[in-house]
Amino acid sequence: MSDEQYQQLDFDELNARALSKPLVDHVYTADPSAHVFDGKLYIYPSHDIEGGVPFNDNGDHFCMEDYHVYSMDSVESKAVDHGVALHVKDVPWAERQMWAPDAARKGDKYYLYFPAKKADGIFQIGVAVGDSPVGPFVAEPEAIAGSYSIDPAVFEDGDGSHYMYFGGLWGGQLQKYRGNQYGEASEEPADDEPALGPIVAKLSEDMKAFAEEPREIQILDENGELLKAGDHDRRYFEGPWMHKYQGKYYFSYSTGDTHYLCYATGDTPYGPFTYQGRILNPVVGWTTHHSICEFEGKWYLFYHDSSLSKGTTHLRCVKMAEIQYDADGKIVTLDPYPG
Ligand code: FUB
Repeated sequence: MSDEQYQQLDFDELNARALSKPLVDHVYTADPSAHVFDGKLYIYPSHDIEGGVPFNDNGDHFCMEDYHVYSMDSVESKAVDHGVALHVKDVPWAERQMWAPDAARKGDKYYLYFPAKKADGIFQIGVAVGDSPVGPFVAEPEAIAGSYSIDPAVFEDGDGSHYMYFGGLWGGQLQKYRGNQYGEASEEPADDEPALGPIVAKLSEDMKAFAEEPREIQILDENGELLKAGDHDRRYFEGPWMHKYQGKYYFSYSTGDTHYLCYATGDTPYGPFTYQGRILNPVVGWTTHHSICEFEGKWYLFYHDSSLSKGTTHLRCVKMAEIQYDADGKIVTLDPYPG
């Protein structure tokens, strides 16, 4: 649906049956990456603003400039806004479009990972370091060497290693890369060819660099074949996330133009991952982006929709809902507006 069609919806009726209310309603927020540090829940979202840029498939209307971090003492408590944690003007290499971030902790330091466009219009991923989970964060002078595209998600495995998952199609520029090299002429593969996969790289001990060449992740269908580029209901588009449940690696993501949050499971942080199903059906607004986090013994999905702005795609609000796994470890699909 277009923004105009979303705006025709009866939002009182929709909000009445929504799975969740917005966690933040004094500003627009999106792309929530949630983590628990020392028993407290922290949310690292994008901070949506109205920049007056018309909608296009390149996502130029997502013209965010800074990040705020939010914390919650319990699932019932209000999300506390800790103010500006990092602004694009304080990132030497970045010019614009501070898109979906993530955070990690190692030792007594906190690391904020974020994509932004450089002056040449190419996305890279940077890191900023702080002493507190809510910042402020000080950006490294350069983007992470060898990084590209958008949507970093950093996963800490049980052995203390950290892995960054990243990549997004269309405005996220992933289709321009093959073998980690940018090619102006590169585009998405034909429908009957294997889809482009998300990218993963282990992080260095200091959390500020890749410890290895980034590699493409394989997402397989039920027959062990790579998902095809034309399989828009299942192929990777953007918004990666990794969590571990009962010893299995759950790689989840957005299908972009079909608006599903899906997941695939595997036995290592590198995959391959086998497609399993949907986590969340489409929300109001074009984008869907999430994280999954265990808090106080329950598992939660953090996601967004555009209900707070009554259907404006680039003015979103973060939400959360409990997820359930069945006896086989399958995630039960959620409907954002049941009934
Ligand atoms: O928020 C800007 C972009 O929209 C994110 O990077 C994508 O994942 C989508 O949510």
